[in-house]
Amino acid sequence: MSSYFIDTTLRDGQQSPLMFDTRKYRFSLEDKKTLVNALIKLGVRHIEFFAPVVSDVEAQDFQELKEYIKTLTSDNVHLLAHCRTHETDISQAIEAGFTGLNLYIGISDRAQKHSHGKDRSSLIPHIESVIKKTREQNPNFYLRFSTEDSFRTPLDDIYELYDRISLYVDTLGMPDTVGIATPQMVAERINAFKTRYPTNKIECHFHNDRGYSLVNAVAAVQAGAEFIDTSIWGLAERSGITSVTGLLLNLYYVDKKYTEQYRTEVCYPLNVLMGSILQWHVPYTEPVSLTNRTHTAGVHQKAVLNNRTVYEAHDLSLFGVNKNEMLLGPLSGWNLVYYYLREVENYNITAEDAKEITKEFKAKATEMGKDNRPEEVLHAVVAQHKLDHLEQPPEESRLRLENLS
Ligand code: HCA
Repeated sequence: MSSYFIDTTLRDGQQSPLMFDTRKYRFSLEDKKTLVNALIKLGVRHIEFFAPVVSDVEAQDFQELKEYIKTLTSDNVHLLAHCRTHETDISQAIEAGFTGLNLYIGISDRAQKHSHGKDRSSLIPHIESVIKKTREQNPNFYLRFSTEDSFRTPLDDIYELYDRISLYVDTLGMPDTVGIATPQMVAERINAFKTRYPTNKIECHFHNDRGYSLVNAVAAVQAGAEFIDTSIWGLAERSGITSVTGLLLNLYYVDKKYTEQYRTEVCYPLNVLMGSILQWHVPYTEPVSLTNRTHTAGVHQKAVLNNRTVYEAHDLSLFGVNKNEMLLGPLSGWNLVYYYLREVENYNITAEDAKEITKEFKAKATEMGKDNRPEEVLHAVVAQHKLDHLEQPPEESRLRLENLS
């Protein structure tokens, strides 16, 4: 059984602090179209949006996107509204043309005291009655319900509620709202839910406060969760959630069957697309990134020049990364200097010259910085050596693919 990604870049992604750091604040309609187009190309068929109540502009954008998505694929794309368990929010979302509702509310003590202010005795019957009514009025509509902060909510409290609503919803959610779950907790909870609610599907949403959002998502898929919430770069509140491309890469290595419905080669272009929208580098923590094809230490550079698999375990070209980088700097050794001067700059240089130049170059390590890049330092050293250029560049340099600049 495969799991589906519910991409929430346009909902939780817009809640990311990076929207503020980059002074973007929100994606424009054009940004959203570009992102949705790329997600559809990747193979995503479940997309979460804000419920219309969140703002007029989000509600209007959804109307445009709903029509736009029809032009991208004839497949059934599930358009899910992230919606409070409130009757008016629900009826507005259904009227707006969503195909499903991702309903939520917290039932923990903290949520009762400090969030919505309702206590358990009134909250549980309220949720049950709203969901039951929604189901009765919309018998075929996709409904999901999640208790926020479910990993800090005692399991018995969740059971008390889910026992009352499981018949009315398709999917029961298990969000790790504050990022406290571990893979073992995830597997235990999914097993428990699967035993108790055998006809419901399970959706997981993992925040990355401990850096576990990716590993928890892998554990959830392995334990049989049907839906995992993801976003591009893992953008979401605080340090985010599971990155869609990071999860694809990891699932590919767990078992290719999990990734069959996705076009993995779209991963890197998708990450770069977000970079161009936010005007920000693809985060260096992204598994599918050029950073994971960049080498800086002399020992690494030498080995990679001989055979890249020494320091590159995964074939990222399957995920759209089709170049790698060697960064010239104070840690580079003579192998890279030799390679760079001979094959990029086409100097007529021997290995012995390269060793001497490297010694002088490394002695100037403290001079390298923003205003004096390593290439400039190296050129100054080379200038002292009065080297000729090769008349005919070596064959290898004409075939070279690496980006050495
Ligand atoms: C939020 C909280 C949420 C909801 C997840 C869900 C969370 O931003 O409103 O609906 O499954 O992490 O609990 O993102």
